[in-house]
Amino acid sequence: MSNVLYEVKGNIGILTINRPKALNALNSEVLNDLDAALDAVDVETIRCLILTGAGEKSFVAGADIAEMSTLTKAEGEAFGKKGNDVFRKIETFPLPVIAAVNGFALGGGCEISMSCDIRICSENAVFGQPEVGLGITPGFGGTQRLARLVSPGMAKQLIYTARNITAQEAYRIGLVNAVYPAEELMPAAEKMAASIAKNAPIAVRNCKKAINEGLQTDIDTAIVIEEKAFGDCFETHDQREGMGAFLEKRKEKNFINK
Ligand code: DAK
Repeated sequence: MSNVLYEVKGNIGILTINRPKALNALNSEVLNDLDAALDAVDVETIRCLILTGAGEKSFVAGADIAEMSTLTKAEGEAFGKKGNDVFRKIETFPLPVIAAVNGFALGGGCEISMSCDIRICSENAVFGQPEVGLGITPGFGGTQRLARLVSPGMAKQLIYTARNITAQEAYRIGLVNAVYPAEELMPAAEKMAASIAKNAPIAVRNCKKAINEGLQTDIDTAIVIEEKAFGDCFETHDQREGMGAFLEKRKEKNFINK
């Protein structure tokens, strides 16, 4: 799985897309390796994932244009499905995923970052959906997730013009939560991951599910989704532990994901 590196630091997992010669562009092999790497994550012990790109220049410079250039309609659709399946796996993964965007996040790169729960980036990051300039539409969820994350008007402007934006502009439109000097990006990602990892895993997982599923439906249905997520936390060890620690005025909490 050399196209995707996986490192465990305590209870945090770091996935690095590792194809720096092609600026970490996503070809079928990278997508397969990413799929396998996600399957290999120990979701019992890991509490948060970070997704980043190898090298200092690029997070992911898009889907692999060389691989896509000769695809037939059917192959194009199959390639789109492969990417979409992996991206949905990230989006519905039973752990929070932070995208640490360390450079170009174009096309499929911007799209994979949007399938993560949270995006932070380095000052040299560049975001964009250049697909219409290549004669295609965004194919890994860009038309859907960008419009949900920023305003539909801004998403349409970015997609129709194929214009790249800087880290600061991505911050201004709410595409990323924070911008850091390059050398501070991974420490900041790990710090954020650690502050998620210290909380009750079942509760965090249920929040992710409730937010994601609730955003796809009307408010009445969404509230029922939240009620279920809330109720589901009761009778767990970690709910007893979290509330017990408060009542006993105890700072240390022993959450065990049960
Ligand atoms: N694909 C393949 N190779 C890429 C690549 C990409 N997306 N991006 C960069 N590379 C390769 C370059 O070809 C070059 O390889 P060599 O020539 O050295 O062999 C190497 O990475 C270094 O790139 P540059 O020499 O170009 O580096 P620069 O610093 O000069 O420029 C750049 C960096 C990021 C501005 C430039 O490389 C660039 O514009 N790259 C393309 C960015 C882009 O357009 N990305 C969007 C791709 S389209 C769908 C499924 C998915 C999608 C759509 C439909 N369905 C099937 C429905 C998604 C589409 C996309 O993501």
